[in-house]
Amino acid sequence: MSAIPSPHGGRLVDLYLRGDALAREKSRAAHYPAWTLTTAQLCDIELLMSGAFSPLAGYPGEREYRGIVENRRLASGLMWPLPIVLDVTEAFAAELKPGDDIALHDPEGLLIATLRIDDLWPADTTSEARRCYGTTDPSHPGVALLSRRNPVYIGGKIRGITPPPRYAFGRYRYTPAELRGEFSRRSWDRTLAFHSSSPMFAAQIALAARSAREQRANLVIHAVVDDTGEGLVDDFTRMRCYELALDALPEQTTLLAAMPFHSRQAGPREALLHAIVRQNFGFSRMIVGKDHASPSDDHWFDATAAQKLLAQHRDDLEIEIVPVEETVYVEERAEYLPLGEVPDGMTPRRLEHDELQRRLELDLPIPAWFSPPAILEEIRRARPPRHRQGFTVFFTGLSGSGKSTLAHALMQKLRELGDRSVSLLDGDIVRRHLSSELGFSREHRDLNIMRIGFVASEITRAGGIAICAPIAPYRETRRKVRDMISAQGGFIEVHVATPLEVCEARDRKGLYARARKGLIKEFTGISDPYETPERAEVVIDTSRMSAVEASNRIMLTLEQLGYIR
Ligand code: PPS
Repeated sequence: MSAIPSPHGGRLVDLYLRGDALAREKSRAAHYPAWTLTTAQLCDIELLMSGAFSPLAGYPGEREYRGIVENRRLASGLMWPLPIVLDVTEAFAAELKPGDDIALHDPEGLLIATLRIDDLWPADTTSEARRCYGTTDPSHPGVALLSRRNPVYIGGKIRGITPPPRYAFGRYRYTPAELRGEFSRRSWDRTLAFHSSSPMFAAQIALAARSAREQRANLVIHAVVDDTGEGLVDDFTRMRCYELALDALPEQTTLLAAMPFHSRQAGPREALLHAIVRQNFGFSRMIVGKDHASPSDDHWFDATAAQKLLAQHRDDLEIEIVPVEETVYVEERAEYLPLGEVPDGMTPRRLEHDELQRRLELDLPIPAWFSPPAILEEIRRARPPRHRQGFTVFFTGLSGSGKSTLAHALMQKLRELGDRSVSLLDGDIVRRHLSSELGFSREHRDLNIMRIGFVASEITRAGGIAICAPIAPYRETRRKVRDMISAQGGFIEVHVATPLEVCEARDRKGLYARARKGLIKEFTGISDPYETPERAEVVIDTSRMSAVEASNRIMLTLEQLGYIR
């Protein structure tokens, strides 16, 4: 096959309104109930409106949704592997019924599209997970994504108003029609898509180059951007790495393109969706490796499941699938080879993701064969070793447990090191400056802790050190703060586990006495719970240890973890 393939279903869909119809719908939309699209939904709607999801003209109704989930078929019988859904909250859905129109906005309030509702129904993400992922295990990253969806699905046709504004990588963004046009303009009728959602190092570059040579096709690194920010590095760094990868590939025959796509981590079924999307963009071929579109801890799917499912659906697709083996480095030959071609007795070399991450964090050497130096430099800049990353030390414990004293002692020690700025977010100070209107109900405490977490995560992101010292009595809230900050740098939880009797006997501020008399309501440890941390990095009982000893212990832990040296 050598011509640009026709879109899935035969026609490239374009859902944008134009001219008078556009102006009319825009003014009507001011009166429609408005839904703010999430990051993932913005990716979906952009692909729907531009025809990357052809032949879909909107979100499926319940019957069609079931057909997709159960049989991988649309109502028309055409193959479609994963439902593209619009999930909304119960509160938003409460007043809606079929026939109503809704407006779909981006988070800044810009009108992106409107939708006429055909159907709305309570989502059953458990059976969706069972069918689409083969498991309901909540530790599967894809199942976890599903469980975070809103509880009501809405089906209906979309009327496109404007694509979501995208400010970065403009020169690499193409709609399916534009990329098809680009291929025609260059007279490229054998194009090979390399789907990429993580940086390409030497082995991936060698694999892509070799496949293109073998297929006698033009290679396009088709990068997925505007995902939800997970992975080794951010989208910006990753795109810069692809630009650098281009330097190692033949200039006349290779192209870099980007599209918004949010991964569902659905392995084989997602690989089918990738293939449909690539066919719609006009590719004649797509590289599919082992574990294509699988979560990085790859025990969830059989390694060749994606290649098998694609082969099974060969007749449903015009795009040709190019299955590839993992490429490894063979030192004895100074060459990158597919695993199956490594001569007997020679050792295939590879650096697993976790090992790469460990070496980056601890500033350990990375072998020269692993990456072109410029790409590694870019990665090292985005992922500095731990001793140059920001981090947060989060003290939690009862009132009077000694959090503030320890926090101050630790601050002095860290300031002495002098390599990073140190900010102290002590409970009292925060309550004065950041949370002055808040009381001590569960809701208010949670709000207080989330504010502290937000400020600490910003300090951490900017490479500084934040020391927090609130009571933070609730486990779930501490977990949220940990997640928020860990995405930016280090998070070290210190449980100041001084027993209640000791705190109460100290009673520096006389609060325990007043709480016992019922003069202070909801007092932590007396009339309000303190949920003991289960996985604090450090546990300190100040009735058994001085502040100096305790701060030394924390410094040792920071050293052990690699955050200071
Ligand atoms: S929380 O739960 O994390 O939001 O609390 P935090 O911001 O750290 O504030 C705790 C300080 O407020 C004083 N205080 C109370 N603590 C607990 N429960 C009640 N009801 C309460 N009312 C006032 C108390 O002095 C705490 O200070 P520390 O420094 O912890 O002793």
